[in-house]
Parts: sequence; C-alpha cells; structure tokens
Amino acid sequence: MSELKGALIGCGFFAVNQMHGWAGIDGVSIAAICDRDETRLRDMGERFGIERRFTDARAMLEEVGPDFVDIATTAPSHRALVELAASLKIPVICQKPFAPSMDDARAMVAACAKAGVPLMVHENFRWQSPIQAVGKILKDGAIGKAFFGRVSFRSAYDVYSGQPYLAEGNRFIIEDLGIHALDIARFLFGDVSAITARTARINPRIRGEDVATMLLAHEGATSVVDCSYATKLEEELFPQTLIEIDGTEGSIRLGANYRLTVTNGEGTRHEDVSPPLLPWAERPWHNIQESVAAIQEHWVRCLAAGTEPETSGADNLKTLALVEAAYASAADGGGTLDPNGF
Ligand code: NAD
Ligand code: 89V
Repeated sequence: MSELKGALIGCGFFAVNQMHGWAGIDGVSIAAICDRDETRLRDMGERFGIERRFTDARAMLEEVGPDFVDIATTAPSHRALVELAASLKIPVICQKPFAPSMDDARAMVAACAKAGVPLMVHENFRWQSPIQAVGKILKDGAIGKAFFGRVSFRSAYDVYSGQPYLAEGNRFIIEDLGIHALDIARFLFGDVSAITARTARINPRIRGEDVATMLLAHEGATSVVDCSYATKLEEELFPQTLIEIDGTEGSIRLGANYRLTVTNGEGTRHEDVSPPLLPWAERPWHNIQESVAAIQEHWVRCLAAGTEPETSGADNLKTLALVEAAYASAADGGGTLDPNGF
C-alpha cells in the first residue's frame, strides 16, 4: 500500500502532539506544514525534519496535493480552512472546538458532504484508553442498563500559560474542556434531549467561566457533566476525567489515577487502566497524548475502509449543540433546553 501523505496547518502548542502521533503511525507521513507565524513554522519544521513549509494554506494544499489535511488551528480559522480543503477535495481533520457557531459548523459539514470528502473532528477525549475501557464494560452489559452517569473533570492546573487564549475569551471552560466531557457523556449514554447548566467564574484573572455544572437527559438515563479549573485538591489530577455509572445490575467507577472499579452480581473487581506512556509523551499530558495517537489511527482505518469516523463533522454537530445549549441555559439562570433546537 502506498504511503498516506498528510499536511498539517497550525504549528502551535498542541500540534506538536499531532506531529508526534503521525510519526508513530506506519504508512503515514506529514509531507508539509503551514503556519502564518514563521517562527513557529520553522521550529516545527526543524523539530520534525519537514522541509516543505508554507505560510499560506492554499499554496500548500495546491502545491503538495496531500491525501489529507490536519487542521490544528483555533476555532475562528476552521471554517475557511475546512471549506478550502473541501473545494480541493482533500479529506480533512479539524481540531475541536469545531466552530465558534452552529452556522459555521453546519456550513463545514455541508461543504465536505457536497465535495464528497471525509471530515473528522479531532474530538479525542473519548479515545483515551481508560474511557474506552469504561465504554466497553458498559456496552458488554456488565452492569445492565445505565440509569445514572457522571463525567467529571476538576482541577486547578495552570492551563493559561501554555494556552494564553483560554484566559482571554468571553467563553472558556464549556467551550474548551466541557466540550470533551459532553462528548464523553454522548459516547457513554447516547444523545441528549434536554440540558440545564450553571456556570461561574472563580479566577478573577480570566474572562470567561471556569466552572460549569450540567444536567443532561438521555434516553433512560440522566447524567451530570461537571468541570472546573478552580478546584484545588489534595492531589492535582489534571487532565484526568473521572466517571461514575450506576446501572440496573451494578456500577462502574473510573476513579483517581485510573483505578477502575466494577461491581455487579459477581462481586467487585478493581483494575488499573492507566494509559500507556508513549515514547514521546510527558506526564501529566500522557492520557491526552495517547488519545491523539488513537484518534489518528482511527482516521487512517476509516480512510482505508471508506467508513465514517466516529467523531465525524456530522456527529460533532450534536456535541457542539450541547455547548451552545449549555451557554444559553446558563445565561438564562439554568433553564432546561432542548439541544436539538440549536
Ligand atoms: P495555538 O494558538 O498555540 O496554535 C495555533 C496556530 O495556528 C498558531 O501558531 C497560529 O499562527 C496558527 N494559525 C492560525 N490560523 C492560521 C491559518 N489560517 N493558517 C495558518 N496558520 C494559522 O493553539 P493551540 O493551543 O495549539 O490550539 C489549537 C487548537 O487545538 C484549539 O482549537 C484548541 O482548542 C485545540 N486543542 C485541543 C486539545 C485536545 O486535546 N484535543 C488540546 C489542546 C488544544
Ligand atoms: O483538551 C483541551 O482542549 C485543552 C485542555 C485539556 C487544556 O483543556 O485545552
């Protein structure tokens, strides 16, 4: 099979993980990179030995003609870049948050559908191996039918030094981090018919909300999705997502430090489901880094098989609608809203 030739746009803070992830997948190479910032472009090119460097995305895509493009820029640039890729019939991966508005997100999905090119949102948290382990136990029926769930991410880690833009926007935690937790809730419990949300800003040095508590109605189950960057704990757990599920026949807990507990009619068992530390990864980011490699492998498999990625653009519209509905609910003092109307 000939090598899959990729191109990457955006050589910032997170793209380094994406470059490492691609380097670890047999049969894929990144042929060219692009960033408007020449220093970042040069640094990334030197670090990964990429000679073909561009400051203009169109020039890169037209000259290089990649088999796919990986967009690692922040949300305001996504629509123009995804539509550019679609116009050139290049399959495209786009980082989360997919778009700053539902209109932009729908336009990107429509552009790729019209062009007949695959579109995957890099919504990687559900690909963390501890979360996949929880999903498999649930799907296998070990605790019967889930009727309650909690997806929780609470931390006081300084995310602002690596990603200064997180402190600057009117929106913060739901859009940046809650979006992952909401997607995990969809992954585990299915789509959502109602949501209510409350938010707070605890850290006075940032602009947006850094705490959010959301209540979701799924078919047959209720879940709580809560996230905070203002929670000072005895042990800092960044960036672990903790999960609780109660089912008709038992329960699952993904606790601190990846301790999995499953209780059902057979008793209770414990398992350490720590993610592997990939050779290029660094604690504490290694669970996220592992999920980057996992979602990229999923993309390569889907491209080869001609199947739709789990977190396709169309699928991600539902996660993004939860984000929009959560902000609308919080602005309304916690009213209950149907995300399908967003
Ligand atoms: P960043 O600001 O550090 O990097 C973005 C880069 O894109 C910058 O270097 C900028 O110059 C470049 N860029 C922007 N528009 C461009 C354009 N039109 N053409 C060429 N280059 C352009 O941002 P970051 O922290 O790396 O985050 C990037 C995205 O990744 C964000 O959407 C963020 O939410 C997401 N992210 C995802 C995860 C995850 O686990 N999935 C983790 C962190 C960040
Ligand atoms: O995954 C993310 O989107 C990151 C972080 C984990 C820091 O919130 O921005």
